[in-house]
Formats: sequence, C-alpha cells, structure tokens
Amino acid sequence: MVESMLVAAVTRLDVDKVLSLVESEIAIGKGSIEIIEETRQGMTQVGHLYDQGKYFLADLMMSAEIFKDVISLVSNQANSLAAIEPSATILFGTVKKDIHDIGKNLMINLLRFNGYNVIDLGVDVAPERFAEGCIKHKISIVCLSGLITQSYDSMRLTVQALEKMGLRPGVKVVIGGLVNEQVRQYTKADYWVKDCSEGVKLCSSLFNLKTHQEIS
Ligand code: B12
Repeated sequence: MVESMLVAAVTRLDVDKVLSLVESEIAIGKGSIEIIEETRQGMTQVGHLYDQGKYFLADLMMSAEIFKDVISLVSNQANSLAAIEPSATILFGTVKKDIHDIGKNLMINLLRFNGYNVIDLGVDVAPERFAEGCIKHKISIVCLSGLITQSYDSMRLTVQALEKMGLRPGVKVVIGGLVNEQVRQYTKADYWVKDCSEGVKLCSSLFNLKTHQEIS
C-alpha cells in the first residue's frame, strides 16, 4: 500500500506540512474520518520509531500536539453540520494506569456528534468507578480505552467489577485503543473495535440507531 503524504508528514512530525495537507484535503471535500484515520496511522508510525529508539518521549508528545491541531481543523468543518438531539447514554473512560486520551476524546466527540449523551470519566479510571457510573446513570454500554499493555489487566478487572456488582450481561463492554480479538477474549469484553468509525457503527447497532452519515 502506498503511504499517503499526510501519513508521511505526521510520521516526520512536520507540523507545517501536515496542516497544509489537511487544509487542502478539506478543500477538496475529503471526509473528516478519513483525515483523522490517516493522522492516526502517522502516529502509529511515530510509536514504532519510539519503540526502535529513533524517537523519544518528546516526539510522542509532539505527535499528540499535531493530532490536536488536525482535530481543530477538521472539527471546524464538522461543526457546520447539524448535530442530532442526544438519544442514548454511554459511559466512557481510559482505564486505570493509562493516561492516553486522544483517541478517547475523539471517539467521545464523534459519538456526541452522532447524537449520544456520553459521560466521560477521564483517564486512569479505576474499575469500581466504571461500575458505580453504570449504576448511577443506568448505563447499558460502557466504552473502555487503553493503549498500553498494563491497560489489558485494568480492562479485565473492570469487566470483573461489573460482574461483581451483578451488572452483566445487561451492560455491554466495548474496548478500543491498541486492542484486538485476543485482548477482547482476555478481558472478557463483549466487543473490540479498531477505529472510531467502527466504534460509532457498533454503538449505533447496539442501540439500533442510525449514524449521522446514514441520516444526512
Ligand atoms: C501520543 C502518545 C502518547 C502521549 C499521549 C498524550 C495523550 N494526551 O493521550 C504521551 C506522550 C503522554 C504518551 C505517554 C506514554 N506512552 Co504513548 N503513545 C502515543 C502514540 C504515539 C499515539 C497515541 C494516539 O493518541 N494515537 C491517536 C489516536 C487517535 O488513536 P487511538 O488512541 O488508537 O484511538 C483511535 C482508536 O483506537 C479508537 N479508540 C481509542 N480508544 C477507544 C475506545 C473505544 C471504546 C472505542 C470504541 C474506540 C477507541 O478511536 C481512535 C480513532 O480511531 C502511541 C503510538 C500508537 N501506536 O498508538 C504511543 C504508545 C501508545 N505509547 C506508549 C508508551 C510506552 C507510553 C509511555 C509508557 C512512555 C513512557 N515511557 O512514559 C507513556 C504511558 C503513560 C501512561 N501511563 O499511560 C506505547 C505503548 C506500548 C505498550 N504496548 O505498552 C505506544 C504504543 C508507543 C510505542 N511504543 O509504539 N504517549
């Protein structure tokens, strides 16, 4: 697969190039989800370079700043579309020991844009807080985000906390971030998703609602 110019510019942490590419992509009508996904692919490359010792923590932080700039450019575009009235409530948080929140915040914004009421518990959220939140807000879908290896144990403990409180199977658990089917099985979550577009579709099918793209 040929890497897009945007993916390459994010990988190089070339902020000026990234912003000019995003502006031209918006101008030619490229969808915001596509732009966000390409930016995310670039950040994945940044992660690999960090893993190989070619990039440092400051570079990870730089990639996070670039991502925020991209989001503010594409959200100007998205805000021009009419939002839908909130319909169903989802509880969302980054699990204990993990502080990555860019994907979580993005996913929450997209869910809100698609008409959901989302309660954001923040980052480093303990399993009991998810369980308490489910009871307090009568939740049927909990979304857990996690990007580091330790987050898998936190996700598993969160599912166990829901079980202990007698909340399963009424509460469905969706995991996202750096996860896959193996992680889903380990954590005993109900679903895993690879990106935000899958995430919105999944929540819509769980609530049996249409996504914004389908409606407009
Ligand atoms: C930016 C970044 C940081 C920033 C985070 C800033 C912030 N406010 O979030 C900072 C610099 C703080 C950071 C810190 C650390 N990081 Co970091 N970080 C990254 C990086 C480069 C990008 C992550 C990101 O934001 N991507 C963009 C977003 C949009 O993508 P996303 O999170 O995947 O989310 C998308 C989907 O997954 C989905 N989604 C996400 N969550 C959910 C949840 C649900 C329910 C749903 C439906 C969907 C969904 O929606 C999003 C859009 O599609 C990744 C590399 C990578 N491969 O991801 C490393 C990475 C995650 N970090 C890593 C590491 C090691 C660390 C540190 C331990 C480094 C250190 N030595 O201190 C610390 C961890 C601190 C902690 N306790 O959490 C490793 C983790 C390796 C591992 N397996 O454990 C990675 C993979 C880098 C690598 N080595 O390749 N990091």
